[in-house]
Amino acid sequence: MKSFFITFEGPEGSGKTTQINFLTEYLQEKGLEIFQTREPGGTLIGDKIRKILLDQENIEMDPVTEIFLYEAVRVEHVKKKIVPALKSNKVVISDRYYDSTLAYQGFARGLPPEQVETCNHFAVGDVHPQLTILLDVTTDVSAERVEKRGYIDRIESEGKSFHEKVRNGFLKIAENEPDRFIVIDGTKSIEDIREVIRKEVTRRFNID
Ligand code: T5A
Repeated sequence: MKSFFITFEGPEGSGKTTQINFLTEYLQEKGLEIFQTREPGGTLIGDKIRKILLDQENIEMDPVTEIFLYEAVRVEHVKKKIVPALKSNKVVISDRYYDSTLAYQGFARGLPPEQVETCNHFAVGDVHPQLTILLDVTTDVSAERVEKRGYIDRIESEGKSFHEKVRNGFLKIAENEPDRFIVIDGTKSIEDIREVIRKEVTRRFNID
């Protein structure tokens, strides 16, 4: 059995959930066992903290409080879900992981990137994804898709310049780690993106 760890990253509404569902289905058809998960969330405690993080009422949250809450979710997630899944030969696919912290709390919120990376490292130890798929969409496309959904959470309610910084932050992170990342134009059709992801995952992990 194969075990590997894939993360999906990107701005709000970039299509991560849509593509994760397709990839899960495809890999299951190939006989692989999948653990599909997301951040913030993925555990009992993580889901409770998620509510605090995304609640519009908590608009005054300090950025340092924010990063520690995201990292607290991650510690629970890594120790209780991701590591056990990898140990039992599952493919782990996570909707967001530590690159989101660097993009949102680092590049956009303005916390020093070295400190964000220290926090990320403290939370995950040596549990790193082998492949990260970045779905890149412009701030306008992202806002349009979120608006259609009909509700807006605390982070989504940040202004356009915040979301521009998130997008540029992701692109910079990907540029710095070209072996781990593939960057896909998230405004292409759902089917085209699905095919690119299938091909890349099949090639990288030698799936028959
Ligand atoms: N966050 C997270 C931090 O600040 N720091 C951190 O460390 C972490 C881990 C999480 C929030 O927390 C922040 C980032 C986020 O603000 P969330 O609710 O989990 O919040 O939000 P998202 O991860 O952004 O999830 P979304 O559900 O908003 O977006 P998805 O999953 O990327 O997009 P998806 O697949 O649901 O698609 C959105 C819509 O677009 C359509 C879909 O049909 C759907 O309607 N769509 C397309 N339309 C046209 N063309 C395509 N190619 C399309 N693909 C999808």
